[in-house]
Amino acid sequence: MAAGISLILTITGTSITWNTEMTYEVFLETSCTVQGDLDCDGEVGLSDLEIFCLSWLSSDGQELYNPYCNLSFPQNETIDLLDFSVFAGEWLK
Ligand SMILES: [Ca+2]
Ligand SMILES: [Ca+2]
Repeated sequence: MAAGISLILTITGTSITWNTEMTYEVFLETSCTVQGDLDCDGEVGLSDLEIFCLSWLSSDGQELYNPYCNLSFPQNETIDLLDFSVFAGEWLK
């Protein structure tokens, strides 16, 4: 019989537990299904507005630029009123 390691993973929410005594917490990257839901909590609210404001008038390449705030289509390279218009349209959804 070949030597080896058998590993069983149990995935519960954002936690992966190995069949050993070690437990690893991982954060799974998820994609938000609601446009403008910048913190991926399932709705567009004040916490998203806070994230949006942090990147207000920033452009691609700048430190505060957040591509997830670039909501208008076709996209430009700046977080501007076009993006805010989309964001406001999704407000409280
Ligand atoms: Ca949200
Ligand atoms: Ca934009």
